[in-house]
Amino acid sequence: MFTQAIARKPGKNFAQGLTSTVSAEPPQFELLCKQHNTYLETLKSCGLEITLLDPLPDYPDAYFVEDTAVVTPDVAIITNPGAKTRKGEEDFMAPVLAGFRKIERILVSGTVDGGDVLQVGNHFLIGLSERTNKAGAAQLGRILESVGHTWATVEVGAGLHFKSSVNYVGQNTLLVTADFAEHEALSEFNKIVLEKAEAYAANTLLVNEHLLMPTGFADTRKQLEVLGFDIIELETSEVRKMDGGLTCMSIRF
Ligand code: CIR
Repeated sequence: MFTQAIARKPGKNFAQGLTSTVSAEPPQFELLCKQHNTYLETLKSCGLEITLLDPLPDYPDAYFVEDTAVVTPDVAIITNPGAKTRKGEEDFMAPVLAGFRKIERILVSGTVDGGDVLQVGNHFLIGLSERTNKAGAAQLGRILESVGHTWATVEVGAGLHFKSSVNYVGQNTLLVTADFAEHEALSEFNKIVLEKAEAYAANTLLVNEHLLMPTGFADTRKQLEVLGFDIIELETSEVRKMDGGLTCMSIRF
């Protein structure tokens, strides 16, 4: 059971963050804040206590807190984010998590973004991406092993982060985009494979017995309903414009 979540308010300059998404409408701050608020209220309704941090003016992507740490029941591992403009965000997260867990750190030349790290029970899948390198994955893996977890790496050939394309939805089942449907490293799991047009719905977030998914993906919803979770749809239009989604905006533990 998760009981805590850490989040950070978006800053007014959030649209200066990194993005590869070309959107017809520019990202809107007021709307983002509204959607972020609803997201936090939803996490509360799922039983989580929220620690809400202030924006970091020098880091427009800092509200994507997930990338700055990996938290297990025993330890909080502060990452070394792989994007130049995001390096430093983690130093603001370390003192916050020190209030909850023993702290470990990913050290240079290792890089890890939390968006590449997917926990499935006692096992961690670590995506190797443009943000997470082999050295970082190996450091993270050693720390996870030291507290009794197992881990494996997965090549992320598509999408920004591993969790942009693959998430765990319980019952040994992964929700995956077509790019990951036949991935060797994921062969031991059952899979729900997303339609191409619904690939963004891969970033679905399991919080206790609730499944938070982005709005507007009816086919995916139907497939997820079979699993029997309480499904909550949330509007994510503005974070999507910044390559983000539901998992990115909090650290749950
Ligand atoms: C970035 O490119 O780093 C941000 N604009 C989006 C990060 C999304 N984070 C995540 O998927 N964990």
